[in-house]
Amino acid sequence: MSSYILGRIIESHKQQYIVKHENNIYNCYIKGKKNHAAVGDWVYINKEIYGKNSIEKIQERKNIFYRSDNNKRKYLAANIDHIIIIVATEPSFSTDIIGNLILEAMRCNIDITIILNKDDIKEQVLLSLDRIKSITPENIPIINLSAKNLTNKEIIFKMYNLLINKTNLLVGQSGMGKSTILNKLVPSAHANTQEYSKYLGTGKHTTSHVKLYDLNIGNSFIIDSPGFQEFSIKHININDINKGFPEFSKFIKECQFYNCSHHHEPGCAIINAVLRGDIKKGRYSLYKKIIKEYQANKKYLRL
Ligand SMILES: Nc1nc2c(ncn2[C@@H]2O[C@H](COP(=O)(O)OP(=O)(O)OP(=O)(O)O)[C@@H](O)[C@H]2O)c(=O)[nH]1
Ligand SMILES: [Zn+2]
Repeated sequence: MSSYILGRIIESHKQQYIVKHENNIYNCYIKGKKNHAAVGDWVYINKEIYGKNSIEKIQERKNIFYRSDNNKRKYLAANIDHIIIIVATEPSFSTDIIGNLILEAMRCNIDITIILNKDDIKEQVLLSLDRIKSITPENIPIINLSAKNLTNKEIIFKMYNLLINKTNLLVGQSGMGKSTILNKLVPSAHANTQEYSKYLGTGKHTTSHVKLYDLNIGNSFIIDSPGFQEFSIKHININDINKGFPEFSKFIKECQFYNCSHHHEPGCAIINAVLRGDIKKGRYSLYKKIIKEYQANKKYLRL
């Protein structure tokens, strides 16, 4: 005998998924393709009375945020409303990675906030803010704070409006302070990790996987993801690129040549806008880099 229930994936471990339905947790497996489901997905599970629970169907998603390192899709999370990109004054962060994260978030129609952590290292704050601003569209909020020096309540107060009634995805390069922020937002995060690991029978504490936490304020969730050193977006197509550079669109129409590449042509309205300061130099450099990568990856897109 079996029955179907609808739950949300809150954790994924290779072939195993933890699904939450009301206050119950189910350890599930999925048949077929690996990488098929992601944390944040709503799924129908077949609850076996004897034996394992299986994920039978994934509900249609609002979006799926992923990277494509080594030509393989690596799903991070699904059904995301808001992404919080954590950078820090120290160690140095990559503006290329921020650029790629922003583009992928915009492809998925996800709101974006950038947090500059460790602003207690005062001498690096202005330089770090300049580096972030050089690569971000004007409308993306940038908040600086010091996670280590704020209490749990102070961090929640500072981030309340960002987090409330949303599924938030927390991402960042290693060492930026993502875990410090998470532990202050969800003090039980560490305990839960151990609890679920025990449930899976691994018996060890690990933060190497994506995991969804209930913030217990309204309908608000936060998804933690492992720190990374690269974030490739080989799956991005030309429409995604245009969508990722909305400030270019009003100028593109003014280019002298209809097929202008905006690299060297005379009468290029994009280049002129950069020279006038109407488009940020950093954004234009990012655009050229991404177009170059896109040309090289076209072959991959056709696979
Ligand atoms: N000075 C300062 N250090 C901080 C702050 N927040 C975190 N750190 C330190 O930065 C280091 C990295 O913090 P983590 O929270 O482990 O960073 P992470 O982003 O989770 O790193 P990964 O686990 O590699 O993904 C630790 O030594 C923290 O104590 C801060 O506000 N100021
Ligand atoms: Zn042009």
